[in-house]
Amino acid sequence: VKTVLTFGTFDLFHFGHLRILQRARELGDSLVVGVSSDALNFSKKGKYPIFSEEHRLAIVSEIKGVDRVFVEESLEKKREYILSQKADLLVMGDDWKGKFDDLSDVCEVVYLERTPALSTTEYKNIIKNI
Ligand code: C2G
Repeated sequence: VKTVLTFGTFDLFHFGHLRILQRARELGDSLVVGVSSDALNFSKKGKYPIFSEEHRLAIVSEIKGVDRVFVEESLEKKREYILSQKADLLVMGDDWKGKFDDLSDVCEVVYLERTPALSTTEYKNIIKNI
């Protein structure tokens, strides 16, 4: 059984999020998703996601093909998570290209192309201007 692991905030869950989860799942037999905590987002961006960690986890866990979710507490804990989740493959969006190549000693690392022209930030701007 090949276990795929991916990470993300998945705030205002949209089509780009769905597509990366679908494509990640196709690369293995089981998909585990680390959903960034509210605190991690605050420390990274100085603001909290619109949807709470609890709601984001609940949404991602119900997406077809997602077998398991957990809270990602720190960007620096990827190696730990790969080992504890027994992941064979780490999938990241290509905005992180090259950033996690040092983990290839514990699992395969693949970067998938982001779906063009879709972003939570852009949707927030559209909503702001309605
Ligand atoms: N994504 C995508 N296409 C888009 C938008 C997002 O493929 N148009 C992907 C991202 O590349 C990422 C996932 O959807 O793999 C979740 O996106 P974000 O919530 O923006 O994730 P991010 O905040 O970058 O993750 O360890 C990483 C952290 O969890 C942060």
